[in-house]
Amino acid sequence: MLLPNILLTGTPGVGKTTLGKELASGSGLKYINVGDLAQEGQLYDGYDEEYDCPILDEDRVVDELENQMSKGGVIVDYHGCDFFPEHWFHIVFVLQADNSVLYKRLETRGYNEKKLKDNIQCEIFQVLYEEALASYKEEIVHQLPSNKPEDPEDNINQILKWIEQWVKDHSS
Ligand code: DAT
Repeated sequence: MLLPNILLTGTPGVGKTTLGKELASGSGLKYINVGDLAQEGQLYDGYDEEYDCPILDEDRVVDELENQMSKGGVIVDYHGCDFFPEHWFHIVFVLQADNSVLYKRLETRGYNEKKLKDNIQCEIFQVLYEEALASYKEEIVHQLPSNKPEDPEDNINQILKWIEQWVKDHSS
């Protein structure tokens, strides 16, 4: 059976991991967190002192994922989306959280002042939504609210319906 590939993107802290893991268990698709994948394989290209984090080696990440993506049935989670091959994804979800909600979540993570401010600005200016629209066909890019504890369940129900329809449309 053919299964679609799904991209979950958005500012750090919007709830991609929470949604991605629950969606994987509800759908049977495989969840891949690009941050974790990079850490496991040390897929880095230097260190960003300002943001206090390693710099992702995007080419090596793409090479690492290519095989699985070509088979289908993968949920990819990352706070960036312009370096993945466009043809990988059948649908793209950009999660969004209100600034006050996001601020609290990032504060809990212990982000430094600059990282906090920049991520909140990233959300205010819808940077990831713009990046998704610039990287994928507009009709496959959707925004999802991610503020309240009940949001993941609502989002998952919608996505499960979409997966079911996609599978029907691609079986024969
Ligand atoms: P991301 O993977 O986008 O960085 P996350 O899934 O790790 O985000 O979530 C960040 C924090 O927010 C984590 O403590 C779980 C919480 N969270 C995620 N989605 C939520 C929601 N819809 N309502 C309330 N809290 C949520």
